[in-house]
Amino acid sequence: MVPARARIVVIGAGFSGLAVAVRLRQAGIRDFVVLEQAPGVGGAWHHNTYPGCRCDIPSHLYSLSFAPNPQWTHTYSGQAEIRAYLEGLVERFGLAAHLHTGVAVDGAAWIEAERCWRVRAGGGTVDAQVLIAATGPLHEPVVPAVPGLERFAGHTMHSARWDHGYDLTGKRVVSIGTGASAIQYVPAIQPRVERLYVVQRTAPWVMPHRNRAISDRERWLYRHLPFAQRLVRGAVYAGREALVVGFVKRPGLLGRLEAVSRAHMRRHIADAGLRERLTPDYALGCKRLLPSNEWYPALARPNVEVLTGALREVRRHSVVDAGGVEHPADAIIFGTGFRATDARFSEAVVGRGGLSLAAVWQGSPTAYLGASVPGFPNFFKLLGPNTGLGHGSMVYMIESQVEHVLRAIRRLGADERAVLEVEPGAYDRYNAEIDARMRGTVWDTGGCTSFYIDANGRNAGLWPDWTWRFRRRARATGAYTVRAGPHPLSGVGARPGPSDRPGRR
Ligand code: N01
Repeated sequence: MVPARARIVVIGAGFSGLAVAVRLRQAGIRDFVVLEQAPGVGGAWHHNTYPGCRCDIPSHLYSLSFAPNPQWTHTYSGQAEIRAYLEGLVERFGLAAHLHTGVAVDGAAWIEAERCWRVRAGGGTVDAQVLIAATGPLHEPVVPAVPGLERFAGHTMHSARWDHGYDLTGKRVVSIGTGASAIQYVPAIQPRVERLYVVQRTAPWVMPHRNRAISDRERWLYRHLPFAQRLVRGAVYAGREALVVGFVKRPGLLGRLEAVSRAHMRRHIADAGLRERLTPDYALGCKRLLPSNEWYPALARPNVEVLTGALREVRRHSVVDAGGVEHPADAIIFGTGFRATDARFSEAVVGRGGLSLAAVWQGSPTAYLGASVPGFPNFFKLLGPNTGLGHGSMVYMIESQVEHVLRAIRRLGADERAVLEVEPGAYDRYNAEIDARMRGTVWDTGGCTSFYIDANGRNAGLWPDWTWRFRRRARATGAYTVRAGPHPLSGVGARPGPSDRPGRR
């Protein structure tokens, strides 16, 4: 039963929602609820169950620093293992009492008169002083409007909503997209299907993958000497962070990695014509760099055909490629990504003055530290605008933001009517700085489009700097002003409190 009131409402029980829940409890805060629309926790790792789903960031880094897992079986873990890790956090940190699964949030509005968020969820409402949207940047699947799709008589599914009840064995399958998801499921389904058409609009840069099993001896070491795992985590972090030099500071250096990728392709693709079609026409790093040892070998199999360009049309039992050739199809799989910068959720969060996030953003999501927006008091978004990474672990960004949010919440003190809001000036300066830093990066100069770019052409997805700089900035909360709640005896007006002093942290 969802309570009618909680001090803090967290929306979403994926990586970020669980992380903030753990840290809230560790900070001694008990009056909070986590609302999750899915029947279980895990977020992206709950929903993405496609064959071959595996994290492309090493697990020692792609896990919470305060909840290490010495039991990872592979350096890059599979989906089931990551999901089990996240599910394990519930018991490990006593989150069950806070967690409400199967509860969809329809929207939330700031009620100025009552100084609270009214969250519409599960058919009722919850009032909260603080609202934390841990809704993830990649949770709304995109199915492109391919002409004629509604006529298709075969089976369709999106990679993030895999239909395990549909047997692909012996089927003629069209897979659309060549991003991080498709590159994992295409090799996994290729041996089973009769024919596989891979629709490639833009070729990805693909690197050799260094995944390997973690030995029993290593796991023993991590169990008995946690410091050893922290050391590995640090080394992985430093290795990933080194990519910032090429992505952000000196894109010219990325040519060396392009050579590695080309050699990787040559090793597996003998056909020069196919190699040419698979060679990207933009700078490496501009789109997400993809690791796979199976992608090219799968594309070279005789039952696979790469169709370049977007589909022209879908018919009842076939698809028509960009060149006008028709291919019979029993199923279409959409590896076509997510609404990363135009999530519908932003329409459902309404701040002071009745404006939604979407209305304020006008197609260009911006936030202070990816978390807070003027006009949205006591509201924090986790993994909001410009917190994405082209190179590292999102979990690092989550933890940085979570600590920031905890510090900000502490400034509210015990006053349940206190209101905290980011100063418009700090927010504007922060985003101007992001835009300036973005200039000259590989995402700006690399000659590609990607889901990081919003409807107005702004890169709203990525953090364009070292991640430790993000963390360092996130330690400060001086960009917020705090209004104390009305005096209990006066019943009206705001009482100036000590936290009103500017610059107080
Ligand atoms: O989605 P994407 P994804 N006709 O948006 C193509 C994370 N992730 O699900 O490049 C034809 O990257 C589109 O083509 P183009 C990770 O952050 C992480 O693969 O736009 N094609 C592209 O090829 C990742 O970045 C892991 O020209 C169409 C593809 O669909 C993010 O999720 C694993 C099309 C979409 O690629 C999203 O990855 C998997 C059309 N009409 C995913 N419309 C980890 O391991 C779109 N495309 C952590």
